[in-house]
Amino acid sequence: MAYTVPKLEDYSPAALDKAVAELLAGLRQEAAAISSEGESKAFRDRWMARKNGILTQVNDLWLKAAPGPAKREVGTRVNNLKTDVEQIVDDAQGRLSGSASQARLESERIDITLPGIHRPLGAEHPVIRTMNEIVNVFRAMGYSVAEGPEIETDYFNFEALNFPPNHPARDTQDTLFVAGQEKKQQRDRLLLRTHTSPVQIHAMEQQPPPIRVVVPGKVHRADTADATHSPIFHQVEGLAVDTNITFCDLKGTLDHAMKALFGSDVNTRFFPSFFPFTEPSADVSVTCFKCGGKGCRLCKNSGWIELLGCGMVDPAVFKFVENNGYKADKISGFAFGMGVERIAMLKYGIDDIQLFFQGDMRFLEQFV
Ligand code: 2NL
Repeated sequence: MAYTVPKLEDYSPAALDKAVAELLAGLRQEAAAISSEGESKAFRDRWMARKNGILTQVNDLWLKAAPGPAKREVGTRVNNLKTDVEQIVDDAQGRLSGSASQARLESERIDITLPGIHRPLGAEHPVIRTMNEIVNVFRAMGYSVAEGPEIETDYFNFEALNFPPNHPARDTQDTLFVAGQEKKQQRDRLLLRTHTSPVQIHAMEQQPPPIRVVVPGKVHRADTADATHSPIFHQVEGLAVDTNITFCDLKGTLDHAMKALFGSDVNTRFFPSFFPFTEPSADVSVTCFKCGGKGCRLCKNSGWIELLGCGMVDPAVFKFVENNGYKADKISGFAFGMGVERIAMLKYGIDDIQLFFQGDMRFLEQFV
């Protein structure tokens, strides 16, 4: 029989104690029978709901109905009952969630003797590895490393590098422009950088001479993909500016760098070339590291492999940063730039640039 709150007729301490004892006995009996979350909630409501819960009934039927002289005796007992009932209801709920979490732990038990999931180690992509190798050769010579944004303005990508306004590289055939920039002045129009040179302009704006910096990074051209072209590729450019920097310093630096990258037995050759931002300019070749210069398929029987471009920084470039100490009559410098994929292809004997970007594990795993 479920407990119901009786009306009291006898308000003597003994009768009150007996009524309290009966209530608590009923409560304990119901508490012991709870076996689910839903039952537990109904149990709490039945005993403790403000509206018509058993404690509220006790308040109405025992305390409010008590005659004046008995109110004190009834009051203390009803107060104690409130604490006791709360305690027993809480305990019952705690016991229930305790056994629920016990059941959950049991069902989630882990067998630590199982072999586990094998996750293969990642490895540096061959392009990134080659880029880091190049950068480290120059770091060892005291160069710092700078990076910059891939979205640039026409000013930093072209104008400050002495490209004339109508230079063919600025054509949409060669450069990827951000759409909707027509209202802006040409120098403020946004584009995807076609080389990492703009980072060197930023570096010279931030740091007065002397400066030695290499700039690795991703660059973009409006090229159609084939075995030797990719619209996204990587470059390492470098810049050294100081008093009395000569073409001889340029030759010595790049000769050392090529020996460090391809082996100390390669030689370098500097061949006249043209870049808008250097004067004089040169293309640098190394003796074919496959045939040693005798002539083979790799070097197209010439004995030489063309690897990078370089030159003495054109005074017209220094004009754009002369406010930061780059006065062409006081200082001089050299700069160079190389394509990372081309160097990686030559180093590893890869004949298709697309292999770097296709994500084929059979190709990539060879570099782990
Ligand atoms: C190439 C040739 C080159 C530079 C890049 C440069 C940067 C500044 C000033 C002057 Cl801020 N020059 N960079 C100079 C000569 C050649 O790159 O064939 N790259 C793949």
